[in-house]
Amino acid sequence: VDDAGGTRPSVSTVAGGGLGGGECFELSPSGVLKLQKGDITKWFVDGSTDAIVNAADEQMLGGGGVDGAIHRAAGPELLEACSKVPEVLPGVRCPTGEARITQTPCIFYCRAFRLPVSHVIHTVGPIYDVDKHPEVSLGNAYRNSLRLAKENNVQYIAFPAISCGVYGYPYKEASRIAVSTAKEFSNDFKEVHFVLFSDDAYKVWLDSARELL
Ligand code: AR6
Repeated sequence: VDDAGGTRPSVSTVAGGGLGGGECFELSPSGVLKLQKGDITKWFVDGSTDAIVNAADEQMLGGGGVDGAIHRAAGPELLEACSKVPEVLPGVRCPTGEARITQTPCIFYCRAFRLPVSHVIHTVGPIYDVDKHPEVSLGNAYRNSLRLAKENNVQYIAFPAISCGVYGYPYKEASRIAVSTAKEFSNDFKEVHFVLFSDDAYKVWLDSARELL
């Protein structure tokens, strides 16, 4: 347990430290896309500006799935930071397809809350059966997260399978959008990671990356 009350491991020399294994694909001479299986709350890159992306809802005050896992791991300070993000409409801090960033003051290793990363980016993917153009909204969720990360000098970023849980997006279609949107940012990050929670999701993402990269 570190000074911030978190469980940051002391040594990592590989991006995606905290998670084992994975497969890498070249995005550009300087950029890599990596797929890993596991829990995104354990993901970090030692000594770098890094971010994990949260699949939130528009209210941005926590929920189930990966959102719940990130809030539990981050501690109550994350909820406090989220509640300070201004509402753009009553009850809406982050409209579907947009992204917002949270971080804490740089006190302990510049880590965000009790997580081992420096930033948490929150985005809202589409509800597959409700959104009129889910492919556009999902592309925007990835794109706006990557834009915001770039603006904040993030060099390593990790995504979960946005919208693929309770929002019901099929893995195959979602993975193709995720990989091709990451490709639009080939030169902007050292590494873009996808951290997939299930064997199924990991396999489908792997197929899409092999096909598209
Ligand atoms: N690490 C990585 N991936 C995870 C983790 C984890 N710890 N936990 C779950 N997943 P979901 P959505 C995977 O439902 O579909 C929330 O309540 C999970 O297996 O978390 O975008 C929000 O507040 C799935 O593949 O997000 C919203 O209301 C993927 O993460 C709503 O759910 C996304 O599943 C958002 O729904």
